[in-house]
Amino acid sequence: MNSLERYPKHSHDKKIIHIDMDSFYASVEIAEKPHLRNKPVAVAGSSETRGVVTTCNYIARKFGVRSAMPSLTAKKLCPNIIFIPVHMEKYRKTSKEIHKIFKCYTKIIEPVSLDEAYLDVTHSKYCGGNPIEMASQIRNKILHDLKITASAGIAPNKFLSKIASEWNKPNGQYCITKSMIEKFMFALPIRKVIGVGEKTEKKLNDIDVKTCGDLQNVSLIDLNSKFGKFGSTLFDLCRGIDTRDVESDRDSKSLSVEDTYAIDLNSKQRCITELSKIYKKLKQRLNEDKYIDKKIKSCFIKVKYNDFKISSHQTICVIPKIESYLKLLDKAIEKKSKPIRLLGVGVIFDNRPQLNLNIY
Ligand code: TTP
Ligand code: MG
Repeated sequence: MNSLERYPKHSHDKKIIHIDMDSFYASVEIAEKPHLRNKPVAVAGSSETRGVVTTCNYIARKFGVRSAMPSLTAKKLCPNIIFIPVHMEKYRKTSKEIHKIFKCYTKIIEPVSLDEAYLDVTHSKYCGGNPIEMASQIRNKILHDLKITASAGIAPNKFLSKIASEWNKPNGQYCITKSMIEKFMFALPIRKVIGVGEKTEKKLNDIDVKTCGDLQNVSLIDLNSKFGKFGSTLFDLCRGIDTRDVESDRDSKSLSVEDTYAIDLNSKQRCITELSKIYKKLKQRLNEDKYIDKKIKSCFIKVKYNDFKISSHQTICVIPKIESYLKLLDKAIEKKSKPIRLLGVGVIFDNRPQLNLNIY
């Protein structure tokens, strides 16, 4: 049986567009200050606090400047670089405007971050149903209205659309059609596969697997024994198979709010203060129309320590109370007493259809 026949229709018959803005924070800043357009620009925390580059434009990237790099290193690599402080509110506002444009084409939009989203346009009638044309219009409209560029990937599933949006970045788009998948996957380096980081790549290199084509020769049994549950995912992804749906807010599985701190949280009291603030934000979001009717089944916290290691803790709950989050915070602090750079709080929804007992 041909690998694609294992998943009739579902994995390969959608029209998905993945949009990712180019050098997002930097582009938003430059749109406001056009005289910076041809100069190397980075958006960074100030050096008295963290002094880390969040992102930089493509001119600065030519000098080797990258996200998460200390500003001092960026300055050494690119002495003429212009640093702009982070203005989160501005980026949130721009993101909302971008989503207004998306909504003209489909209701099925899954935001991934402020600058990235999946759109399912399978049933959209715009542009004669042509997703390449839709992506092109969306990018043109973003450029026209907001003076920033976006890249897009068009493909029959989420995984491939995400790879495609990186293909012609910045300010470009790429389409992977159903008939291209087999050849495209064959040559694709395994590092491009979602979930394959340094460790998995090394494990695969050790068994001479460098491309998805090589990976297709490894049996499902071998992958499962080497990678556990992730083995089956790898088996599918290296063949370009991804059955995940684009989940709009309404059918999202979870909702969370998080904050990255300019100065690491290094006392329990500071953690409690910050936790209370993001808890308030979470409650506000839960009151939005799209979430108000959703049933909650558990709550969780996410902690990123100053060594960038992430841990999360979860507990069953129907009503997310601050007390539950404080207990989870205790657990996190008990487990590891390192300074914290990011805190997040969230809920997991119970999306099972509700029984209608009112039968008369
Ligand atoms: P990305 O989409 O990863 O990066 P980008 O939009 O700046 O550049 P491109 O997509 O063209 O490669 O992230 C979106 C924004 O998220 C980015 O503009 C700034 C922020 N960000 C951080 O704050 N820290 C990080 O380490 C990264 C990677 C991004
Ligand atoms: Mg981006």
